[in-house]
Amino acid sequence: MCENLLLVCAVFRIAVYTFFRRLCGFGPPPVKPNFTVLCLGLEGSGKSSILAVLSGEKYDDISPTKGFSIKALLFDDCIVDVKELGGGESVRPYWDRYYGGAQGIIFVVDSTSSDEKLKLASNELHKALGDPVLDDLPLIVLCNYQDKQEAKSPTQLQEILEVNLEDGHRTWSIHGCSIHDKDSIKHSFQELNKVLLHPKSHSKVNHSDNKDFSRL
Ligand SMILES: Nc1nc2c(ncn2[C@@H]2O[C@H](COP(=O)(O)OP(=O)(O)OP(=O)(O)O)[C@@H](O)[C@H]2O)c(=O)[nH]1
Ligand SMILES: [Mg+2]
Repeated sequence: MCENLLLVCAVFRIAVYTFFRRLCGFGPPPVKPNFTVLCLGLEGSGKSSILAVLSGEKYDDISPTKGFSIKALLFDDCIVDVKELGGGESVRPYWDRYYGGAQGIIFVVDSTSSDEKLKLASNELHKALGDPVLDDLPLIVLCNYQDKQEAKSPTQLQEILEVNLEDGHRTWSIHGCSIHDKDSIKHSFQELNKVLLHPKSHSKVNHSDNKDFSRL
């Protein structure tokens, strides 16, 4: 009997609290849109490090990703669950098993790689883009390791990776970044977020207000 009374009092207190919050204009916080994005790239290209930098974690002792890992990144305007797929030779053949549910693609390249490694990166990128599950999903290519003198520029890498501008059906952009420059990483992710949040304004027609973006 006494327990029931306590329960009724607790429910009453919650109801009064909720009523006054609403009355004062303090509704529940708005729910942010949530997206799922794939993060691909060869081993050592810096995927885990980039995600650690963005989420404010330590990045000086990161092990190669075995299989895959998921990290939720909180931005001002949305939450992005990034699914990183390990880039090692033994993991890459299984990438496509994890494509389901993706709404965008991040492809990370080590800009200091040898020609041979860049060719491999290009093959893996185009194999992924050719998968019907990833058809038309927005893409950002991150040219990482830009802190290194020998790094190739995004313009050079665009050509080497054969990111073709002409036969456009996908919104994409290419950016230079480094784990020692958080702003460069954040800026690139925000470009992707813009497309995820406003897919219509980034529809298949080229638009002049976003010169960064092209079509692939
Ligand atoms: N100098 C420099 N080092 C970097 C950069 N990005 C990553 N690294 C280093 O490269 C190493 C490998 O980085 P990871 O983040 O593990 O690479 P990954 O792409 O996640 O590799 P896998 O999980 O094996 O596919 C780490 O020791 C990082 O500190 C960068 O922009 N500049
Ligand atoms: Mg990793």
